[in-house]
Amino acid sequence: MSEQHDPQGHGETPAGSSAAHGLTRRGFLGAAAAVGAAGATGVAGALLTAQSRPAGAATAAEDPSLKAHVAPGELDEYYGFWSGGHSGEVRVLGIPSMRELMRIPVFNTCSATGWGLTNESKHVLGDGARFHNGDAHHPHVSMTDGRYDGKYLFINDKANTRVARIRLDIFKCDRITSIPNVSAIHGLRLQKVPHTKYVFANAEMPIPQPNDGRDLDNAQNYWTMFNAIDAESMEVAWQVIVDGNLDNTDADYTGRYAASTCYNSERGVHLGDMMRNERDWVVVYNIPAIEAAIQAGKATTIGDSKVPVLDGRKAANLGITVYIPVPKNPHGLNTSPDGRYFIANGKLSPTVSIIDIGKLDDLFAGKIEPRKAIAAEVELGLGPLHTTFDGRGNAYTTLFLDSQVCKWNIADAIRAYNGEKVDYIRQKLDVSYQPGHNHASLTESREADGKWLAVLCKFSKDRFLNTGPLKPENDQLIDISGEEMKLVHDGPTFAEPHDCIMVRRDQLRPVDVWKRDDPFFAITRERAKKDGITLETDNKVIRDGRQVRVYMTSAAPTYGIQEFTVKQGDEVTVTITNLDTVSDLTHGFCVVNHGVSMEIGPQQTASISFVADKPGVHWYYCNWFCHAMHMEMVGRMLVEKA
Ligand code: RUQ
Ligand code: CUA
Ligand code: CA
Repeated sequence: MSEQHDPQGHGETPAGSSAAHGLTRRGFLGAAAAVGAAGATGVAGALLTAQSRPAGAATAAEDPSLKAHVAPGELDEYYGFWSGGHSGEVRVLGIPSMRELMRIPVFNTCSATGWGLTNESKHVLGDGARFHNGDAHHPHVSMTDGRYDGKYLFINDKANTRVARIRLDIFKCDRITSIPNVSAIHGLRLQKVPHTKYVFANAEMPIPQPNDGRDLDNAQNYWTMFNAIDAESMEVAWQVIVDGNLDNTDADYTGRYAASTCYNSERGVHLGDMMRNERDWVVVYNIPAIEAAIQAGKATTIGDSKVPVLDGRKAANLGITVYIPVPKNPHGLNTSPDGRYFIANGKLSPTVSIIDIGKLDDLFAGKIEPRKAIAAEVELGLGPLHTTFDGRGNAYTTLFLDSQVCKWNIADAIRAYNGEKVDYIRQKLDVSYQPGHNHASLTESREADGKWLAVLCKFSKDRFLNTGPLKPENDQLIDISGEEMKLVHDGPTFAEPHDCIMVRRDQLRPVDVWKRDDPFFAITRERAKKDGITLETDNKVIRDGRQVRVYMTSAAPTYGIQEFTVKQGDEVTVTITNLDTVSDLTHGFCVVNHGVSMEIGPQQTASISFVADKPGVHWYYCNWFCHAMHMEMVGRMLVEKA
């Protein structure tokens, strides 16, 4: 166990190496601050640093983890958006500290914010509000001209076949779309150029079309589709039926092509069937050809859905797809930031297949055979799953079975494939343990800057204090700014950060306080208008048969209404407008014994509905700490017996 992982280092430091470690960090930072304060006395300061270092203490050169240290009160360089996997949420981390900054509930229910409980969040969830689970895999930030524009983050839900959008000005999910005609949205990527017009989403599991009870046991009549969702309207723009199934996807830097891996070309329904073929394939989509085919009226619809569906299977020969055979059950699909290659990761094959995007025009024109688009197919190690890039011509591929990250050079790999004697592998670094995705800073954009690499490990085993049979997973942070990869941080995580994306902090522009006309609570504003209510000033109870609508304001530390009376069985909707304008002044609203809880941020309006089914006195209180008198921020709901 290395020094920085000594759990004693976090407690008292009575003696021995853990005490030395405690001194190390403090001593190092103290000396650095002294140098800064002394200004011109740089050399003397450096001398002082060296001399005042306790025996056994490390410098950043000796202990790379110091590079990832962000002192208390200092801000991180990057936002990291971590998918929450089957927890259904998205987590926001600061990079390089790996400190968790925020959680954004999306496909889950959140007791703290009221996501899934409030009327505004139920409106976003739509027909998906009936689900209380999700499986969020692939978070991606919208782009303009191949650079993150900081507007939206999109993420898929494999569990319930949905795609969600998060607004990055307020860090809230504002749209969720259920994708029709398909089952289990897995791979998700965005059009990069000229801007994110489409969200590309792979449906993984083949099903009968329509899936209405026909062909239950006839797997040769199951199909799946590649889906494009309009990023602004969040409507499904079109779907393309493909051969085989679909796993991961990415788009190019011309805006014309996207590609997906397929691991089940066999269209098997059992594991053994899915591994029968020596090769599966990468499907490439020609986006302008798809749009032209829809214009030309070649699309149909399925069942009740209005979405135009094109047939992209080989036999249909519409010229909208090509199928490039690659070795057995490929998984990740990643576009190099120079725009030249799609890289398909072999999974069951120890190879990656490098597809030359420059050859795709000829391929679609029928001038070359599909395999001629392969620039190289080289071995890296066992279980290659995902590849990421540093913008300096190197790629980093996770090797699941070897528990390693392999750093390799793309140009050298192509030379080696063409018979030259060059070693394209730069380094293999052990990671802990069994990595799935990895992701380098800004890697999906033209601005890939090769500073940090997050490796999302599926198992932590012995890396942390034992938490019983269910262990955390382990997100490791690696410094890739130099020639050599250096592990700088272990970050335990709860189920299951599946993938992540890092965005430079200046690429986002989050607000501090809600705007009163924010569309996030437009439905509530509309309802208030119909009730003749001015949300910013009124504290009123509207009685409408069995429906009672309570409108109140909040200003620390009081609610505008501290007592209201309803009848047992009334359907109560409480709408609160937070009048506080100060940054970081969020109120809450929780009704005891009613399962009612929500957040109301500064200048936000939020509402929640419930049935007052128990006669008696029911207190409500503010559950987000807001004031010295926060405990006293309460009121009573008096429920008269029916
Ligand atoms: S897939 S571990 Cu859901 Cu991103 Cu590869
Ligand atoms: Cu208002 Cu706590
Ligand atoms: Ca297969």
